[in-house]
Amino acid sequence: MRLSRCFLPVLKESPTDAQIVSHKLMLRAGLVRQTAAGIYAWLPIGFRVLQKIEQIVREEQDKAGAIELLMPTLQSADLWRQSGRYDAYGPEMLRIKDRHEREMLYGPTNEEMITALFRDDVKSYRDLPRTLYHIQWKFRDEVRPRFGVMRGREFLMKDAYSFDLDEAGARQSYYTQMLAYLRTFQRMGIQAVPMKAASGPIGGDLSHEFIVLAPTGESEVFYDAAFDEFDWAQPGLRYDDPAGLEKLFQQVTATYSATDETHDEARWAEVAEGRRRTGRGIEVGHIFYFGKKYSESMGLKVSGPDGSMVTPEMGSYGIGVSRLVGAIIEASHDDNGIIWPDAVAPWKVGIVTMRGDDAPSIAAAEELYSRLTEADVDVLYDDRDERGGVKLGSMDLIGLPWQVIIGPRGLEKGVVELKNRKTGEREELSLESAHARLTA
Ligand code: 5CA
Repeated sequence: MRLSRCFLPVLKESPTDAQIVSHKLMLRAGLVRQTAAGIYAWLPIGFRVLQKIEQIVREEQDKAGAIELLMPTLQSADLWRQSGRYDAYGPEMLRIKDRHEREMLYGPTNEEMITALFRDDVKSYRDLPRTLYHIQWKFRDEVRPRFGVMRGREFLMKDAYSFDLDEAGARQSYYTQMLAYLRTFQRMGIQAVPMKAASGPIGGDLSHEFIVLAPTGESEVFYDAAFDEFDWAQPGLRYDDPAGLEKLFQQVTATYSATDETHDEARWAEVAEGRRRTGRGIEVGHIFYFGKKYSESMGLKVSGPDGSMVTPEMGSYGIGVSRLVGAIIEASHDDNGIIWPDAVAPWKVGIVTMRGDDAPSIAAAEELYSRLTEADVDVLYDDRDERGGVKLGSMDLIGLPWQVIIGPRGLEKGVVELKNRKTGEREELSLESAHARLTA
């Protein structure tokens, strides 16, 4: 991508209407623009990050055996009357009437819809277990939308729903999603600690939140330092190993972690003093087991192996896809701007010419740009007619993992500069070696 042809409005000044660093940086680096309270347009660079996050979530859900589908954003009120939640949900639900005066709503979540879809087409225990998911926009009319995409009114969520024949099966589905979550966040370059959660309006007794530690987080958190050494990827564990999954779950729940809502002073006192960690955190995921809450109220039944009718056990599993963009920035930035983890970076490398009027610099940049593009490396080329210092500032702000800086003095010696955004390390090397390093 050539910066001169992109839509990448970078702000020089720090916006005064943003309170937390990720929101400020998302506005300054041109990731999003607010179009109404708590509603955001995703500009090209923000949209690229959103799509990378979404793709990681999708791949890890698929590996865990969940099946993707897509449900609509608009739902009928009648559907929600079946579970009794239409009245219970309160003012957070955006209620709409169509031209025929039919009551509709913009979905804040999809338990009702998925239960109805399953109920209308699944008749036998042979079709269980199943975990279905979609990645779709939600709307919650939050009283105080704030911190940008972190607490928006419209936001992108991955929500998965599991259906099992009995509680033992439902627990396996829960453990499976727990492992998928650990791997998902690990791949994004962040650590999200699973913490015992209160289950809230969704109901159920088994529930964990996944929390990224950040000083600006909305909840207060308490955890055992053992999580700092935790093996998030669990490379040896397979999804078809029920005993292994259960063991992982036991390990996670035996290691203390809680938010202010579930904090237990008695158990906290049992954690060795030197291992007690406290702080604040951002909830990027939330998983629930809620048994027959929706299947019972909505009349979902399948015929069991012995011919009797069975009401399936369910769980739901959410990830805040758009919130993650903010959460990753909270966890990974410095005074100069964003530092994208490789896996979610909008581009892998940025090319900067220090002098926009120097023909050899432009020729070298053009050559590297086209060769990297041909090699399918995601590259952003700042070909604007701006001062070198301004371009370097923008590159740091945007936070791509690598920068190639090209200037007349270096070219005289036959070298360009390769800078690592995270460590700040700079290395002089030939254009050829820079190309080799970035395509390795
Ligand atoms: N149906 C369940 C699970 S599928 C559910 O809705 N869970 S939730 O309410 O916890 O939401 C799931 C995730 O969406 C949260 O963990 C959070 O990361 C994200 N989320 C919730 N509300 C917002 C919001 N207002 N803005 C941005 N992200 C949000």
